[in-house]
Amino acid sequence: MSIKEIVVPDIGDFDAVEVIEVLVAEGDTIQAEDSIVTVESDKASMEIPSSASGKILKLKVGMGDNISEGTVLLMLEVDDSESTETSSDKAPATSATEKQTETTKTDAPVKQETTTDAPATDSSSKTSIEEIIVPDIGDFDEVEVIEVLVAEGDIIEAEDSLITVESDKASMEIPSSASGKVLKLKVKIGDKVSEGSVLLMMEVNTGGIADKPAEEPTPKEDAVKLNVSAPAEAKPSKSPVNKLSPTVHLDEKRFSKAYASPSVRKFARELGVDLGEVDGTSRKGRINKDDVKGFVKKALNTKGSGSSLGVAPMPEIDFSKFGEIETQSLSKINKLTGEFLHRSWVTVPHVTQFDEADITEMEAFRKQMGKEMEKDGIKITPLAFIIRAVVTTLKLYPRFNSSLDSTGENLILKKYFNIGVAVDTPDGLVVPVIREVDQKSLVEISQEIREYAQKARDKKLKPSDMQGGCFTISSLGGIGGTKFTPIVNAPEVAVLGVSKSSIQPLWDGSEFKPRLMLPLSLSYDHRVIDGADGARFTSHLSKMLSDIRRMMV
Ligand code: CAO
Repeated sequence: MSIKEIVVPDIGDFDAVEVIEVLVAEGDTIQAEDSIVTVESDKASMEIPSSASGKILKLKVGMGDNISEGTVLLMLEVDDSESTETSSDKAPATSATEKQTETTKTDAPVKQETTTDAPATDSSSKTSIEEIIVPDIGDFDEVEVIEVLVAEGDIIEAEDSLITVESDKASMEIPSSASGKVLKLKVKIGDKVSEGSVLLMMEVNTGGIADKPAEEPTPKEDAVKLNVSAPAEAKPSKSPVNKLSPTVHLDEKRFSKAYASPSVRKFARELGVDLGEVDGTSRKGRINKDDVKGFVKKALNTKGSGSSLGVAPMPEIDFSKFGEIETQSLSKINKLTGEFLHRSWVTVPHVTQFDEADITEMEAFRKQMGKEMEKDGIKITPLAFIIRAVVTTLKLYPRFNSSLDSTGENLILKKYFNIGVAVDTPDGLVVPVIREVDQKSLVEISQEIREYAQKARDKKLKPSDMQGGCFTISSLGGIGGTKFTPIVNAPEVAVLGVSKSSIQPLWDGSEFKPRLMLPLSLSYDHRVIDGADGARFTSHLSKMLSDIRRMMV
């Protein structure tokens, strides 16, 4: 036995790169070429393999450390009498085809099979050497190789993935166009490839014996991932219920053993997803980005209180022990609204911007109009003016009239202006939508508010009356309050809260004047809207309401 320092080998351009994962623990027995850590530069991530087999005595690096070529990763107890070739207890079995074709040793210990119990090669077998190139990959051009999924000596089949490339928009795996043995790799992590780039040289069987290996070939992912011995199909189905825990620490050991590429691991870490809980749907149960996204979506849709956030559930308390109680079941609307608001609250990063509008003149005009229209049974409340002012402001700041698509990577800007209005009913909160508000007069908007509010309280709203909204207004002005923080009505990205107007002293530069001030609270999705735009939006809105002539411009 001897003790050996395992250092970072030559890793090309990677220098002082951050350790984002430690894939082994003290006490683990590892094989040469097993991955020890994953590092990440600003361009790519890669796993650093061990140069020897043995038992880990001491880890010398941790998450967040910066390492370069030569940095000591760990102290390894090495059995000098045992060669790398024979010490593998983790290596998947080598296929019969590999046994019959393997003549030279490769760097990868899992391929170093020297026994010759395989059937003899058919003498009529013919092979040719072919270049495997990048096929038509659409818009991907000069994209970076972030993973190499095969190693020299591997036997692969047509359509097996060879490399993963990543552009600024997406990543994709490039498949092989033929079956055969990888003789020489022509790309490495960090290289840029386009359609036609040569990926590898392959020995292709052109006749005689079948192309296909007699057994399932050893998984090629050994080149990028250490543990492939337990494919996902062998694992019991995993449920995301109670498992998504962005705030709870991950089970590092289980995470490290999950069968996924570095980029998927990084993605999962960003979302706080424990890969050990995710079922992989790629070849041999490999976990891809979509699997991680699907896991998150399922977890978010999971009913129940805090459980899906990884926080402790509410304890069950017998309140009757402390005094008289009455139990009332929540209405259907209460329950639906509750689920919906809860989802928005936990998935949308909210910011609320407060502002005020001087509506002294607007109110004088409204009251004057009110008197004139009273005889026709028409009533105009401040809300109609606010809706008009909001639409004018939305036109100037179109990001507020948008939604993120389901991937969260694209913004859908709406060219129509449908405004939802929160209505308080005895059964709970509902949000009917007033359509094409930009094409309606103040009187028409006022009439629709009243009709919808009545329908809502009479339980006569149809589902279609509550669909298609772009932006929601929650007006508590008729009730009271100085300010509140409304919850964004996702997938909309902003909601305006309106509180009760009141007379306030306003300094006009020479004296205080009594002015009617309207409190405004704008909550928005900070993924889509920056704080500066939030403030610009409410300032402009305030200006519109303070001088309603501006709405005509
Ligand atoms: N400041 C001062 N007074 C206001 C006001 C404001 N911001 N907004 C309305 N008012 C006045 C109205 O002018 C009216 O007074 P008059 O009868 O003297 O003219 C009175 O308050 C009642 O108005 P209203 O509430 O009936 O009408 P509206 O158009 O303002 O609102 C509706 C309609 C349906 C939005 C409202 O009735 C309602 O349901 N609001 C509650 C919304 C809610 O629950 N939001 C919370 C969601 S988050 O949990």
